[in-house]
Amino acid sequence: MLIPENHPRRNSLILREKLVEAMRKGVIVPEGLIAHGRGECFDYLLGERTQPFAQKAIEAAAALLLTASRPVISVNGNMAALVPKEVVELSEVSKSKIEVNLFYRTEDRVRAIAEVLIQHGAREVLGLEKDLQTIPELFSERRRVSKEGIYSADVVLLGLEDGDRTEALVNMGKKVISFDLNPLSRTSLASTVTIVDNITRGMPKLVEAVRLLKGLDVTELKRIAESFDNKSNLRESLKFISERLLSLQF
Ligand code: PTJ
Repeated sequence: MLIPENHPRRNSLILREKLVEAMRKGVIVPEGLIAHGRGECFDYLLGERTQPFAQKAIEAAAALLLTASRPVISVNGNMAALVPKEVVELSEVSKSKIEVNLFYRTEDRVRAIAEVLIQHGAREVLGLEKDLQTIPELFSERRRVSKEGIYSADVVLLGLEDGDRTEALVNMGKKVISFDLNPLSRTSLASTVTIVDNITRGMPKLVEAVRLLKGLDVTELKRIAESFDNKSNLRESLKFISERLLSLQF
């Protein structure tokens, strides 16, 4: 579809086209379009900008990735459609592994997503192995994870996730960094660091933050990661939305 250059919602329409195209290629599922729509609604409320509380979470996430021993980026269909380049960049700057992990898992989809990531420069993509491990207490297809990846990770970064798996990963003792536009979701509440921002804006900023913080010593990085209070940051995002709605002038 031709989207006029001056259309006021051009960016949003382009993202939708990207997702529909990814669905046609078997990368995302129709449910992924619905999940995106829920995200768009929260993005409206947030003013479609990376707000200061999100920037603070991005810095904490960068510090957490840089101090992790076995960081892993967990990729689903929506992430592969929206930010494949940034996933690969982040894995390189933060020395994180990449693993495909899907709620609506089929072997064809895992392969299609791995292919997208490889086309964007990924050297290794986990999640395709025959001998996957199982996350205890999880019943969805997301329970199947790589032994070398999510199963043995200490820090897992994910986006557009369902709450069950985030809670299960935290119960396994892992630290979780999530991108979620909905500050009230179970993923947002359970994560160690929730970045309440659109993943398309937040991922490039996270790559940049890792590059900037790389020069700091470990003590300083640990201080940044440990001083971050996720619940208080989520409260800031809700306060921002409430105040913004009350002050809007038409
Ligand atoms: O690819 P699969 O098979 O693993 O399936 C992926 C989906 C997204 C379908 C699955 O994980 C799902 O159903 O997710 P939920 O439970 O709908 O959660 C998605 C969350 O991501 C919601 O809280 C949305 O508000 C949020 N969200 C949607 N779009 C974005 C977003 N957060 C950040 N950036 C976005 N662009």
